[in-house]
Amino acid sequence: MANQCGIPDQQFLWDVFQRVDKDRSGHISADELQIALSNGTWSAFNPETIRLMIGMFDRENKGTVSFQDFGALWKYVTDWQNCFRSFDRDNSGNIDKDELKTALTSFGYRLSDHLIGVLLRKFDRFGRGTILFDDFIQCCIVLYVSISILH
Ligand SMILES: [Ca+2]
Ligand SMILES: [Ca+2]
Repeated sequence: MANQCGIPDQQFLWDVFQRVDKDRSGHISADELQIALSNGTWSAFNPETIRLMIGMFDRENKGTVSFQDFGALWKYVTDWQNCFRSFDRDNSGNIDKDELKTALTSFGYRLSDHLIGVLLRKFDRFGRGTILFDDFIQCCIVLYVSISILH
């Protein structure tokens, strides 16, 4: 398989894939992905975000991701991690209202302070006035999908 630009080495990916594919089915299920992502710094990864991400890379429509699509999924997750870190300017591990506003503005969204407050409350699962990594991804995907429908 040819190495695509920006996608890590196939041997590295294959090792990660095998670790994530706990039941050795050759496909990554939502549960397996959730366990893999929860092993990092984050506690239980938002299941709705997992479902959205699997859906984006599940070309066979089985609710799972094959090794062929895993490279793209992995890159997607690491891109989001970098993006999240760059917007978390105070390194608190979460995104507050000002940081969310900066992030959404840089994505090209012109939202009122009121709407940003609404989004923050909707995706703030723990009621702390901030958004965690997994909820941030969900917020951005939902926003992206809603705005694509409006256009
Ligand atoms: Ca599996
Ligand atoms: Ca922060």
